[in-house]
Amino acid sequence: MTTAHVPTARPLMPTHSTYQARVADYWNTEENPVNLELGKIDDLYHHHYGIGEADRSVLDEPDPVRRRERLTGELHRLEHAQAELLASHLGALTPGDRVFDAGCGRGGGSVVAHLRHGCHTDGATISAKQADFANEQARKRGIADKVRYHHRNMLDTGFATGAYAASWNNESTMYVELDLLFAEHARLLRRGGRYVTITGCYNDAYGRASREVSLINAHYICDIHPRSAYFRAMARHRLVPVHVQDLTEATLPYWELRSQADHLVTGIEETFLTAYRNGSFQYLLIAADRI
Ligand code: GPP
Ligand code: MG
Repeated sequence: MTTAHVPTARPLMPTHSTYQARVADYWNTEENPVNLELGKIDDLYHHHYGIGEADRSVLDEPDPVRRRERLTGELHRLEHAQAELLASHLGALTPGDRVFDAGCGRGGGSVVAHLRHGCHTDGATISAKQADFANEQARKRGIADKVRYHHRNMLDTGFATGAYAASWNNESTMYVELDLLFAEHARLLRRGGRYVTITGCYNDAYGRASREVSLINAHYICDIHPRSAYFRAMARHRLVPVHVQDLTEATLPYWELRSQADHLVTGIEETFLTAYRNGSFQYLLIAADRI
């Protein structure tokens, strides 16, 4: 007997587990001023931290309203610098290329990559609210034909195999199993494509996860991986590191400034500072080639 092959659309489920549904709930209700007030400045909404020297003179501003504005602006500048650093590692992209933003949040990183490289971007988030927000931003900016956000799971995007010249996770790897994540990146990337992550990881040389790392996990409902896990999992999925950069020193000024911003703090600032200073936690960039 022969049966005709009838292709059926595979249902794509944005969340795969109760855990992922709880994480989606977090992002569907999240409205931290530290994200929204910074994003409002130039409509680039980031969900990651900052890097680089901070202009601490903003703290000496005598006018309280102006002080808040300058602090907000300075933190945004440092977050933007982080997004630009990541985008600068995506390789030589052309406007015809397509890139994938895994765990895209409110969409800032994809816009930064598009503005820098002219490329098409696909972002995936398990938060319907974030995807809607990000698509609306792209529409307002007039780039919705090239910058798209999808309410999908980054572990099972349904996007086309081998269609991507580059892909990244900007502080979103701690929500997923790395083997599942890198399998999907390896599937989506063409051979010779570039994968980049900036992430917080715990330091194997310190030992196991410190109290501060555990507090960060509880704060965001995530599960921070050890540094070693990244390289093991990448090696299993044809992702070969080409550049590794410890950004721990570079992110300290951001956290020092953020801890002084009474109008923006979320309560996790001192924990990050302690975790970085006691050596248990690292802020790391890894760029890898898909071979
Ligand atoms: C920042 O998002 C990143 C995360 C929540 C993932 C956890 C990251 C680690 C490095 C552990 P955000 O910008 O929404 O956070 P916040 O509201 O604190 O600024
Ligand atoms: Mg933030």
